[in-house]
Amino acid sequence: MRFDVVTLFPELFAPFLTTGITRRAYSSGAVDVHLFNPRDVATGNYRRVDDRTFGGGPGMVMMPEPLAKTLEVIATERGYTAKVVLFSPVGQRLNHDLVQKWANSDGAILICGRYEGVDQRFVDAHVDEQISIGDFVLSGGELPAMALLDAVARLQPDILGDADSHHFDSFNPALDGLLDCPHYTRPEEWAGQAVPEVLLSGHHVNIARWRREQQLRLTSRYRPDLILAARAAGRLSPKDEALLKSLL
Ligand code: 9WO
Repeated sequence: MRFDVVTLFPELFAPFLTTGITRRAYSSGAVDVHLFNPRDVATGNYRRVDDRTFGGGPGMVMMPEPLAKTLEVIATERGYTAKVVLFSPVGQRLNHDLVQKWANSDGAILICGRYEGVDQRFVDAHVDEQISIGDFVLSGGELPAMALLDAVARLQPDILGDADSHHFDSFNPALDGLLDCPHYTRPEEWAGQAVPEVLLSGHHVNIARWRREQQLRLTSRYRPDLILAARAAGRLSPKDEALLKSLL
């Protein structure tokens, strides 16, 4: 799939695209990321991409024309259409289902706003979807764009060291939409705290049962909404329900 990212700060993406377990997803082209700076198509001596806000008030707004011209460049390069996504708190909240949807797509064009925002006429004319990563304001859409790319990249086959390890992550359907269990590594005792005995036992049935119990406990305590969703989707066994009842 191909993601075209429209950003005034393409250099922010370079270290991110070349580091960590997702690097292979990008370098192999499984998630092919192309960066475009609207300043490159802006005109005039100063190649302006922002201007004062009509109606007055502080701050600058991204001009529509350099963004629209950038979309034209992308359309020519890409040769096939793609949804245009803008990152803003207005949008639909990003979650695993939405990440999965984009991971199964041909990609998208990701618009990263800066300043006070993007001229609304560009949004009305060209933006198909808005995506939010939470109810807070950032200084630009780049971090949300990277969040989406990262979540999509790690769903690519054979990207994680253990090819299957994302099947055990929180919010993966294999976890039935519950939070992940706690993890421990060496040493067996650290700062006066021991690793739970069962994990050292080598008894895989008991370990699996303990982990499921931990998932249910954690989720019930911190994200009861996810318990309700898992129940509604029929993802809780009678054993799960018995354990949850014992927690009350
Ligand atoms: C911000 C905004 C706030 C309320 C209503 C509409 C809005 N649109 C934007 C917007 O397009 N902001 C641009 C990107 C320019 C200013 C910095 N930007 C931004 C994106 N700040 N915070 C986000 C963001 C994106 C996704 N999830 C959380 C925050």
